[in-house]
Amino acid sequence: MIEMHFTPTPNGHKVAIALEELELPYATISYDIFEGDHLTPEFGRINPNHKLPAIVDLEPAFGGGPHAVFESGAVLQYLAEKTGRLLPADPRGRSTAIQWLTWQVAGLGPMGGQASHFIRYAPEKLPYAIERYSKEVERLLAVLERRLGEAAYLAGDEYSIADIAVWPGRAAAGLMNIDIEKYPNTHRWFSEIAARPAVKRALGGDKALPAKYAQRQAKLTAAEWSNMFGERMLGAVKA
Ligand SMILES: N[C@@H](CCC(=O)N[C@@H](CS)C(=O)NCC(=O)O)C(=O)O
Repeated sequence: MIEMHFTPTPNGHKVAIALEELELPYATISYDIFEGDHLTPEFGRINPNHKLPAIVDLEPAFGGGPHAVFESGAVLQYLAEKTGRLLPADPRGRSTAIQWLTWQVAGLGPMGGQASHFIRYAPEKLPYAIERYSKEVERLLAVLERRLGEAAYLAGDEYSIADIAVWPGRAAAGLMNIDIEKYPNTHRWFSEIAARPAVKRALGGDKALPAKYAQRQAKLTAAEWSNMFGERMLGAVKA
């Protein structure tokens, strides 16, 4: 059994998709990040970085009691290695998958996150910041589009954790007014993955993106701001 510590954002959906694809038994523990559910000392023992998602494998194959994993890329890699699935078996394909996974967690994810922050949450509109991060997202999308023009999936012929890391960004693209149809290879790949039953299960029901997480111009209360970007967020790691 795996505990999935989850909030319904693209990073959370990566882990939900992987668990559904792998048909691993899991229990969802939901966090409302606006309410600061992730800032508790208990959650800090699972993820010292106090961000979601994270998992706890209650019975890891290597024994020794429950094992916690944080950082979505590390979680995806852990689950793939635990099951021997969703990562190509040949070393070249595996290396390619890890490269695209890392590209997402170190590039597309943080750049998209910053673009979204300055567009959606910044109390004053800062054209330089919006332009800087939006341009970088546009550049990364061009890289994705080219890759998906040469291969069916990011690692080559096989659907892998690299695709699972990148795919949930579709929700963020919508929020940033990016029209994915302008990227035909990416659009083909997005649509194909969206049709997978495991993906539908992972994004449905109580795991769907709530309206609060999808506001184009978010209006946070002072407490919500503090939980996500201010003193309470800082306090959790300094405590
Ligand atoms: N690099 C991390 C990013 C995690 C992250 O930023 N999670 C967001 C939700 S998508 C979060 O927990 N936000 C709450 C906060 O920043 O206070 C990962 O890939 O897991």
